[in-house]
Amino acid sequence: MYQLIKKEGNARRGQFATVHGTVETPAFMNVGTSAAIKGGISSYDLVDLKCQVELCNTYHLHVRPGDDLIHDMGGLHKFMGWQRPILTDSGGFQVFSLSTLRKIQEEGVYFQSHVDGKRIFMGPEESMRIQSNLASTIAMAFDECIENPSPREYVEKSCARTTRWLVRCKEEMARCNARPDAINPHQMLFGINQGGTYDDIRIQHMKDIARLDLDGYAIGGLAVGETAEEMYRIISAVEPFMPVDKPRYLMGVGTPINIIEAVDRGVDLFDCVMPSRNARHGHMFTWDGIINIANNKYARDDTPVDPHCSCPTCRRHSRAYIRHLFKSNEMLGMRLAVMHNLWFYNTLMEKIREALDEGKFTEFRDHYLPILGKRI
Ligand code: PRF
Ligand code: ZN
Repeated sequence: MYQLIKKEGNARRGQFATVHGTVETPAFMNVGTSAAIKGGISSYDLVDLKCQVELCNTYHLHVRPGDDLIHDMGGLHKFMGWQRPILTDSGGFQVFSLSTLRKIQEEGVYFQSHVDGKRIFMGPEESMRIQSNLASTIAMAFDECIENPSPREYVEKSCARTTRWLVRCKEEMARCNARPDAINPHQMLFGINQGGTYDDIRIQHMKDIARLDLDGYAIGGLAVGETAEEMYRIISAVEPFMPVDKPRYLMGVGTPINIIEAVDRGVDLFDCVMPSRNARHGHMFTWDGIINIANNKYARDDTPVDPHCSCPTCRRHSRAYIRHLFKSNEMLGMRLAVMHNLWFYNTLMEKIREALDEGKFTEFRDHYLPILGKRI
């Protein structure tokens, strides 16, 4: 159940209640693709890092260790030791980005596993059954994510099929939740808007899927080749057609700036590998801009990564120490860097929520937009 608490322009401050607890929105979901955050971050670290929701991937967990195994282990929450909400992506994106030899048909997608090359079929029913076995809080619909730009004729055809897949997802999810062996019989289903960079196709698709009365709605097929300005234009175009009483999720986005711009256009939920992936390369987000911790200029720098940060890393360690760990390939370097960046993203969302609570989001936006993308 989503409750809108406050609005400033199109930006929304809300609360999203689930069986695994309430999510304060806008929120960032931390990406743990294979039931683990890369960089050696545990579930108890995630609590310290102010993470509200963890995201895992249907495709990866189906291939390894297998969703039947996770079901037998009591579901993802028990398997990972994480009791807060979990969102599982449907496989609809990873099938297209990771697997080889894929063939899309009306019933679903045939592809080869990126682990052992085994031939696999996944369609809407398979994706829902796998996500039901994983027993996540929120399951995502099985969709086709098209790269941008794509020809209009293809986007129209693909979008219509994604809508038909969504109807099958909803029916199968109802059957899964009614099974006596369902670990989470209250599993929610989010629909995904597609339509490439064509405003009219996007809007028609959004209208079509809004009628299905799902638990939430995502905007997919963005940050896949188009410019940031095009992405913002599409969000603004579909937003008026998204149900106001359901959470809205922009998939796989993005930079701190992308997030602020999307919140400004009415988005509530985000996920992205950027904080953890960038950290593993030494790129760290600060409230003054982005730094590369491996830089020689930090060799004798006794200050924390970010003087304004109170994350577990900045509370104890200097730039000089973390740079040393990176230079000597110590695992700890990556771990400390990932912890800082995840804290930064979760704190960014917290600051956005506080700004909305105080009616000062516009001020917040105008202050941080020119700063957060700078390389310093
Ligand atoms: N569909 C799904 N997952 C996704 C996307 C999508 O379009 C994107 C696009 N940025 C990221 N993750 N199912
Ligand atoms: Zn920090």
